[in-house]
Amino acid sequence: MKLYYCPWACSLAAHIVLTEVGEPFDSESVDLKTKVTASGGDFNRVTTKGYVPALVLGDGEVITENVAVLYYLSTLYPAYGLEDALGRTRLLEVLSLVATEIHKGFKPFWHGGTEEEKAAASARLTALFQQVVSGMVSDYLFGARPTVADLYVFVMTLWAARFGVEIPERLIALRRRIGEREGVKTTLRSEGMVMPKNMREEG
Ligand SMILES: N[C@@H](CCC(=O)N[C@@H](CS)C(=O)NCC(=O)O)C(=O)O
Repeated sequence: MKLYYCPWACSLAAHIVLTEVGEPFDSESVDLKTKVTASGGDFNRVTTKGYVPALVLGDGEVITENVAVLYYLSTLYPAYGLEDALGRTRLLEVLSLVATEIHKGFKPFWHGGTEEEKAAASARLTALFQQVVSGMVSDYLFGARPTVADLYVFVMTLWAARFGVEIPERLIALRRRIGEREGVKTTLRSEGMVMPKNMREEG
């Protein structure tokens, strides 16, 4: 399996799962502006969509779209998923909320929005993060261990710290808890990510 990723991108969630699971996998970063991979390859030949994550399976199948990539990993590695039809549906429910509302809600911050657009986005994002918390069962979204949905939320909370978007206390705690996992630290290091100062100050 090979994961194409970019530091700070939503591909980080899948990268964490693959790192934590500990089975051999390949990874390569992509310059999202030029679509050139770290080894000089043309990323558009991996996927004409031109965005990460892209997960290439052993038989050459390519999975794109973070929801699909993460869902696939949760079926492969059940420790990151939920059992039974309702559980899997709940997982997809959160993954979809994050992908279509929260992830996209950060657009003004990543793509040069005006201050007004950023302020409106920030307020909406805080309300959406509150929605995530309202369904939270325990320390993690669905109980005592993080699923792929928690990891996607984790990435969004890193973006929130980076751009100064307020998030509920329970998600600050979730971010801290997930950030303390060895596999997560290893992944962040491997992507060369440095945490925003305001987050480091939270301890
Ligand atoms: N619909 C895609 C969007 C993924 C996406 O927006 N990826 C960003 C990084 S977080 C990216 O690669 N952007 C570069 C581009 O769109 O050209 C998904 O949900 O996976």
